[in-house]
Amino acid sequence: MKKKIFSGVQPTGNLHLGNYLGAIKNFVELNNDDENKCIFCVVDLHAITVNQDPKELKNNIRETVATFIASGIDPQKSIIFNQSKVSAHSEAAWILSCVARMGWLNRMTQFKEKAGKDKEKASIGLYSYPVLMAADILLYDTTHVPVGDDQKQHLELCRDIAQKFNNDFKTDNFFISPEPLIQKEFSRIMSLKDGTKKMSKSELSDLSRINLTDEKEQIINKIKKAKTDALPLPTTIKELDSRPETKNLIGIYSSLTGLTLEKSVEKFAEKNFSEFKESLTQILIDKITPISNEIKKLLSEKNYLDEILTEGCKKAEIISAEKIKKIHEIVGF
Ligand code: AQP
Repeated sequence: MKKKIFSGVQPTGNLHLGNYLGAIKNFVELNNDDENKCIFCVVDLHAITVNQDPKELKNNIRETVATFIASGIDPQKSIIFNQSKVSAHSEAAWILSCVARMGWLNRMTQFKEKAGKDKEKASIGLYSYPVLMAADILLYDTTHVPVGDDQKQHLELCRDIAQKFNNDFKTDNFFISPEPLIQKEFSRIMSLKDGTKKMSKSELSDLSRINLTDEKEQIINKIKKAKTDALPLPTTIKELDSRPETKNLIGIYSSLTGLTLEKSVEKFAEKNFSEFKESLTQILIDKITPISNEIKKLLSEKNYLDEILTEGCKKAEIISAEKIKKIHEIVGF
């Protein structure tokens, strides 16, 4: 079956190994299959749910496109565009926010995590973010959404919104309920400083993540300083459950090498961390530095990156405008 793929990445800077292994690597594989129709969106409307410096945002939009291409996405075989330039996204988000229920949004754990203790001061956009995400996906009749494990709950909400719209307006299958595509074995990469926290762009310490723009020396330093525990490496997967930092590092190793978690554990059983970290550093250098070098090269070709976005926006505009027109008819505008 032909898959219609849609996924987004926020241009909030510091794209990292978690974004790569959780999402972008999967984008590349899906994009390589000629059967699939792929749309990759730089979700700048999502980015402004928290404060952004306008100049940095502009650069980060280009850097996200550069990261897509440097990672192996072919702009000829996919639509790459930025969300703010295709007005159907904001429009559909409003209409769908009249379909989504407060109770559903109140259950979203990402809002609770990102808003922290002071929910009163969080933006309304941060709260309604999953509705905009549903609009992004549903506008393109998406069948599959490659995302990291942290987005699973938002995808379920998207399916609920699609179903409720179809039921409320008695329009069977007008919105297609998309399937999440989440990496099976190791779908959530954790911070290098705390194995219980997600690796994230907004974490203050740069040592907590491997950025996709990191150079060899930075990777060496970060893995050297990555938190471990006092024991040698485990002999069974079961032991990893009580050792979050070790689990994370072995998981990263297995995602990068393609070895199963079991085989990776077997390979380093009872070895000390210095030996394992050496292998992990090497594989990271091999995988990440070519991407990092290519991102830097592409960033000096601003016109090329802007052209990709302009072309992508034109194509996304055509598809989404048609869907919005139908939504207007259904809703009664
Ligand atoms: N740590 C992670 N492990 C696996 N997948 C991850 N993703 C993000 N972090 C991890 C996946 O990357 C895609 C793009 O994410 P995003 O840029 O849209 O936003 P995010 O999930 O909010 O990313 P961050 O790094 O956590 O940003 P901040 O710190 O700004 O909140 C998504 O598919 C996501 O699942």
